[in-house]
Amino acid sequence: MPLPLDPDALFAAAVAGERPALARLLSLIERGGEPARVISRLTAPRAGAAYTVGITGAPGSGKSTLTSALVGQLRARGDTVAVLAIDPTSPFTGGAILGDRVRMQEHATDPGVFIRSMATRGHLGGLALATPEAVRLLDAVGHRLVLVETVGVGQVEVEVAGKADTTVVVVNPGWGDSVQANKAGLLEVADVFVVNKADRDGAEQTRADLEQMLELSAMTDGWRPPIVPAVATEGAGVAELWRAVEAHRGHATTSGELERRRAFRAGEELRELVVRRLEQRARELCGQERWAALTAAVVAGEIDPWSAAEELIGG
Ligand SMILES: Nc1nc2c(ncn2[C@@H]2O[C@H](COP(=O)(O)OP(=O)(O)OP(=O)(O)O)[C@@H](O)[C@H]2O)c(=O)[nH]1
Ligand SMILES: [Mg+2]
Repeated sequence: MPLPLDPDALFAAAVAGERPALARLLSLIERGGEPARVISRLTAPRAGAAYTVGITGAPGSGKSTLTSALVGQLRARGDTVAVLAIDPTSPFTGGAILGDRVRMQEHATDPGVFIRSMATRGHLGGLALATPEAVRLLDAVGHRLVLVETVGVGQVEVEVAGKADTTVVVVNPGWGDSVQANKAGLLEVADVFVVNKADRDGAEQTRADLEQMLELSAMTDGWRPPIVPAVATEGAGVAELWRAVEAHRGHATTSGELERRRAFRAGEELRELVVRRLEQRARELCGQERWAALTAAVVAGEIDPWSAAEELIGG
């Protein structure tokens, strides 16, 4: 049967379990625009039952290997799972080639696993808006567990990762001494730490460094992020990691933190959309040429940016 083209029919097919339809919907979300909006209208009323786990960390820290090992473990106990790997070929993270497809290959033919890499090049609002839309879609078609892998380099990526129900931050030995721009950001979003590549020197020191950093940071929700050592390539620490994720899930659920988080997330998504729409509207109202002329004037130092903004939208 050929794939339907309109989002409504595609969505119905995806709900019925047709993977090509689901993949096609994700492509539409990737691309953004009107179809993505239609999809959002379809998914919102049906979403809300999925639990999301974000997995983030520096490039090459072992996120995909860990994710694949987690998937293996979940499958062994009969759970189904969806994995969304946010593709670092997007302009937000640079141009690295992703090894995910290779790394997750072993699950590629398993009907209980849905894996998809996603780039967000065309999407107005990029990663920050496309990711929740994609997660909502997976949720709406019946996935109950969604793992989201993002590279924790840029601020947006870390924010996106931090918006999961449980966020796992992957570090490697030596993290404590490495100069890394987003250390504070990662520390802030982590619910669980993994010291992966614990087969290398310095794992214990990194754990101690992390403990110390956590000591200094405020515990806002009564949860102290556990630190799990792992060797993802050998599957070591993977069971402990999942136990830590479940412990956090339990805590977040009973303490009300999960509900607060989801409410905050919804508010942020709405705010983000409003800001984007307003900017778009402002550009339309001001006109491309006036906008360009005033930009040039600011560049030339003929006018200060505050006055230019006032001239554009009226003070
Ligand atoms: N020695 C060692 N190597 C590991 C371990 N885990 C992963 N690796 C290796 O590290 C490399 C990167 O692993 P990935 O799982 O692709 O890392 P990633 O964080 O997903 O990378 P990006 O998505 O490109 O940011 C691969 O060559 C893995 O085999 C580990 O525990 N020990
Ligand atoms: Mg990866």
